[in-house]
Amino acid sequence: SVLIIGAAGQLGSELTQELANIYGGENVIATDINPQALYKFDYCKSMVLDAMDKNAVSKLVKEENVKQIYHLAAVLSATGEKNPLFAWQLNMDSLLFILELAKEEKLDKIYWPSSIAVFGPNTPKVNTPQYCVKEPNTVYGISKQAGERWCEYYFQKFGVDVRSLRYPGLIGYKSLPGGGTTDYAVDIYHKAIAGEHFVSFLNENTYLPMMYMPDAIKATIDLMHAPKEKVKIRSSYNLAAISFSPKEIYESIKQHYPEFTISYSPDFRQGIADSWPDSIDDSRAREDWGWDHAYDLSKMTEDILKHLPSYSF
Ligand code: VAH
Repeated sequence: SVLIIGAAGQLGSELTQELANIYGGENVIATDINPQALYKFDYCKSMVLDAMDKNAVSKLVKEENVKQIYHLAAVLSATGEKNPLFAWQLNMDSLLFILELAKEEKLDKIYWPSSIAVFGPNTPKVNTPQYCVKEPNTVYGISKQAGERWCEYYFQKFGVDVRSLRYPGLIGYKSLPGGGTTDYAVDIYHKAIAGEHFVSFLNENTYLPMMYMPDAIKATIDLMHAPKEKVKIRSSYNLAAISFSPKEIYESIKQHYPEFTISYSPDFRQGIADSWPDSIDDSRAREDWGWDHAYDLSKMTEDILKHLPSYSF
């Protein structure tokens, strides 16, 4: 079976569906700490699971003959700054345990998401390279950078086939805005279709690397299905699609909703966004396993505005 930990999160909500399409719902186990969120997994197995409960995770892996784990549970950047030690514990301890379990149980493959949050204020901001200075100054970024080191370590020392992507801000319409610094770009669509004014918590010209969720799902599946020898980077691959600012995404929506209005009122998340790159060089992902994105800003906006109004959460 394929186990997804943190399946009810922004990425998990959509990745779980794709994994069920590929492996069959009877072979996919969607788990999350929040029992209320499991209703949406009517197409596969689902159960409550706390990523920090080592005995429960270990028991489930053995009982359900789990061969792959997608470990998605984490505290995101903005929320992490409000609970630093909990964010470190959840993001780090749970990953370490999953890597150890994969080694002990000889699991086939592990997936673990990293993020552009591993880059910090003194990282080159434009076309950020795969290898560069990384001094993240958020707990989330620190945990992702440390997590990448552990993934590479378990691959090199113990042969654990763990694979990872440094996601940019992920934008999708199938989950509500979460504790991410990039989640303004999810919320803006909800405000537009509700006919409400949008207050951006980032300044109008704050460029951030972003990606429409279908591209992120495609990249994840492509990476996980790539032949082992093509996955040459075992820390985490840079991954990119589009970069835009609040002003630009607003303009793309205004094409469809001419009355839509925006104002800018930066908060603590501006500091987090300023510590991250404007754009990412993902040429290694494109060279090693054929990555290519499909959605630009206008195509993403068109697709979201087509589906969001009738989407039931
Ligand atoms: C966050 N959406 O904002 C996540 C992501 C690059 C951003 O890691 O924390």
